[in-house]
Amino acid sequence: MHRRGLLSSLALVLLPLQACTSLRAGRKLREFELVTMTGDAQIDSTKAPVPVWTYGGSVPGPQLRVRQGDRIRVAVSNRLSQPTTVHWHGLRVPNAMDGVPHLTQHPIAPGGRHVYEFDVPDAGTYWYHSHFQSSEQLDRGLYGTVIVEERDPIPVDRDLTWVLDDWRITPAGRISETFGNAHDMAHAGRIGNVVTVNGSVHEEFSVRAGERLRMRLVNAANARIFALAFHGHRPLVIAIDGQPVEPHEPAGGRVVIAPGMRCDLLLDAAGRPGERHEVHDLFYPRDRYVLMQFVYDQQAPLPRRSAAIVSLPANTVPEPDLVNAGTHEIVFEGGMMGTLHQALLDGKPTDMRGMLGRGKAWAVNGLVSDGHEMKPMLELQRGRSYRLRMRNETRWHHPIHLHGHTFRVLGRNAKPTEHREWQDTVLMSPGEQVEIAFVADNPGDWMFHCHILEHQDGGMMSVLRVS
Ligand SMILES: [Cu+2]
Repeated sequence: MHRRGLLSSLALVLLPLQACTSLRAGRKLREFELVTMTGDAQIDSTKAPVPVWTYGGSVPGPQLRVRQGDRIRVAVSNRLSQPTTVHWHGLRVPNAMDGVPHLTQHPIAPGGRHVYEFDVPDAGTYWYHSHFQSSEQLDRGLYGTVIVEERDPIPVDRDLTWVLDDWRITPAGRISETFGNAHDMAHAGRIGNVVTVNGSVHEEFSVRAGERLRMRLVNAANARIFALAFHGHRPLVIAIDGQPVEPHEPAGGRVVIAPGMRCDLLLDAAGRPGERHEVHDLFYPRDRYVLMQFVYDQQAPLPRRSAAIVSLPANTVPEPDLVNAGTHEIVFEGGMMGTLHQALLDGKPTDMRGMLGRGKAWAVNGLVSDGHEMKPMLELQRGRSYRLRMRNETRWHHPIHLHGHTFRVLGRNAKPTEHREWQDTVLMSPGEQVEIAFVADNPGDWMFHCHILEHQDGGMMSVLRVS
């Protein structure tokens, strides 16, 4: 694991062309241009730049910052040699804007252009990424963030974003081309050997004593899960997946964030000028490392802010009616060391050997997605509430992502969750049972899949139809 390197700047940072027009009632139309293109990223400042794929020349792509209630219009031009699409992860957009190839739109061909336009109902931390051949396109760098500011933001000294990612870099200093290999697909996914924050290996993060930070963490990795411990600090979780949560210290002092997820922290810089405090990633017991060092500068401490922490205002997500909710059981099976013997692939019972021969290893309710045929696994009535009782019957972690909706996480292993978090991506540990609930209020065919992108490729994907 490379941890060397100083704060390095990306050579090419093209700001998105941005325009703003007033709509009715103070709402604004925010216009952006995103261009997919190849580029070079200075991932490690001590090494040569790495060829990557980007939005606008940088990894991450430009941060799109809008205000809650605005309307967003993003024109995407594709200058890559592959088709692409853009998915607006966590934003409750109309189905046609969801960016899933063949399900909600035609892929944007090389040289092509596509305009996405939708209202932004919820404040919070979101991200955009390719949904075409995701395991390769995200890994090469096709992602960026969308920050939707509250109408009345909470007062902080700095509002910053850390996009976490990892890369599999060869000894020759290039991205390993081992995309889609069977080992990654059937095990923990493509876990890289270089971890970056905002596209480069950082060793130091400069802070001033006494300042209050809002840290927006985004996990853009294909497969790596993070469990961050901020030594010398007591961060509070104030939002998960963009959605406000009752401010609380993370369980066990670790901020666990799986691929696709976001976490907003409120962190008071409690150290003294000149001190250093490490941020450790403890998720994989045999691969612990220092992600970052908080380095306190020599400035006099800022006056302490009030200890009273204000919760973020609630978003507009409808509350599910648990009494009258429909209930579905969903079982995830497969992977190495599992108990899945056969599942339906192309409508035919197929054993694990046959599945592996087709690049598949996972099933959702006994069905293996071939990635093309996307018939709905469940048909949900528009406006009705649903509980999904999900069981992870595999030996692996899976962050399960539902498009177009935000759900409450009601329980884990039959115990109610403490915060009934709103999420769009929920991490299930091996053997874990998780119950979620939501109002199926957004019509269309929605992807429901594991956000470990190699698992998604390997069949852990399905479609929920709301009509
Ligand atoms: Cu998975």
